[in-house]
Amino acid sequence: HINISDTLKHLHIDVINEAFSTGSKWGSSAGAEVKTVTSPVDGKAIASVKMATPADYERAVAQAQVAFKTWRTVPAPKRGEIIRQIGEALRQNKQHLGALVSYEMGKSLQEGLGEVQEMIDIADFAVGLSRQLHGLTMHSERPLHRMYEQYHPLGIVGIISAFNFPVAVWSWNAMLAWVCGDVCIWKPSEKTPLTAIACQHIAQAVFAANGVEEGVSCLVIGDRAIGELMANDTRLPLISATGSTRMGKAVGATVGARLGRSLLELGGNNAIIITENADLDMALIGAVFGAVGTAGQRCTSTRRLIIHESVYDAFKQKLVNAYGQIRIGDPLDENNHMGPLIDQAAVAAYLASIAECKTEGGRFAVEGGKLEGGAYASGCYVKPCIAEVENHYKIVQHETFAPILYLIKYKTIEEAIGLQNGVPQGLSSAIMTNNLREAETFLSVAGSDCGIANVNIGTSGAEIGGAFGGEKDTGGGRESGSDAWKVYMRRQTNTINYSTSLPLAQGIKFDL
Ligand code: UN1
Repeated sequence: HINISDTLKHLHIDVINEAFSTGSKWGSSAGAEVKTVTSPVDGKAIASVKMATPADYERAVAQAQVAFKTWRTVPAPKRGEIIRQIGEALRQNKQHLGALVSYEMGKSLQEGLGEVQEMIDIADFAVGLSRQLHGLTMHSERPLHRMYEQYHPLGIVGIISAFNFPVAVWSWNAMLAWVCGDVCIWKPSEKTPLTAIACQHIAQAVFAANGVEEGVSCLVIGDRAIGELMANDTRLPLISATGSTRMGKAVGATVGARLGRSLLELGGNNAIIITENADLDMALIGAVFGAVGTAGQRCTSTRRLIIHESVYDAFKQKLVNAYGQIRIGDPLDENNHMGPLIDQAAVAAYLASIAECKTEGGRFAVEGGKLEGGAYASGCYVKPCIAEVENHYKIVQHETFAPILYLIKYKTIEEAIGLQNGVPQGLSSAIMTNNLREAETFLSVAGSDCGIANVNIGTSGAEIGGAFGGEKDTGGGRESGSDAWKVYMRRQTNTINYSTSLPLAQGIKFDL
């Protein structure tokens, strides 16, 4: 059984928490606004947090600039060793941090623990990477010349993260940035500052034990105004932002206007194609977890099922039966599959989407609605629902961060792929089939247009080893595994002449 007050104590969450941290130094300007953080699980106040002012942000940047000068000179494998220790610290804190994620954000304890596991996994990945920040060598066209490339750290990486993965997304960015020699300033979602404070304490204890100076890890708890300061700030060469497409377009435009680099992880509108050759039992698990996991608040959540007409009715019936089994309630109780939405505003958006879907002609196979009273008194619990729709409905084209699943019927695989791609977003996609031709067509150049395309796996729950991100309105960024580290570094091409003359490239003659 989870005792939240023990968890808060263990993770160094105070009754009132400071607005920013540059490491072990925490602070806030006098008169800073104080916000109360309430849990969507039971509606209770967990703790209060001071909100950063522009002056607080300025202090964090100043400290980060100083820290970068030293951190960048620490050999990458030595930086990796410190990240290894942060991974160990996360292992030790997994139960408490997972429980706080669950309580502050509302996802099931299993998923809260899974999120901390993603942090541990990316820490391990970053440790290995710290010895593999490779560039290439090239053959010079000139005699007695050598040419190669090297990757240098960028500087201060600004991380803007969302409530739905309040800690893992920070770690995907921070662990890679740190082994690359960068320092980080993190602005977590205002909705989930407490898990961020817990992470800052965990990471900072390790940095301090290794004698690393203040400022490698900075946390600034602020609102949109702080995000705008970051986006505009030329001292932050890279802004990695996760959130809505609307937010990403604003951040991308601001960072682009100053020719900074941005890594955008924005909305998804993820579909699973279920063909007549699918294993329907496997498809069912993938679809239901994808749609109701994290109460439909993952950017990878399954929003649409594109089902072949020959299996449509049978699969719909399986879904209706499965939805009848879903237990909704306190996410810290492991008997429940689904917890609350993040807040009452999310519930209002969910209800508005259902109403709009009905107006456009959607027919509900499983009705939605807000759950009231008793265990649902926080006002954040809803029923997962299923609607039969057409792909072109405005509401179907829109990402609603809630457990609303849309069913669409198709006849040919080409039509299914067209429907799958026929939305503004391009994050995750999947096909359920045992037919090689269908699977390969889906993965081909004429197939899915998403950053993630899976066969016989649902749309959510990607492993950290692959590059994570998507196309179109999803923003084009890639983070986490593969060679995503390269965005956190600047590439330098070096040509060295060890001859006694200075021949010009392209055979140009220039004699003095
Ligand atoms: C997100 O929803 O912002 O693939 C990230 C997944 C998780 C990460 C989701 N590994 O569902």
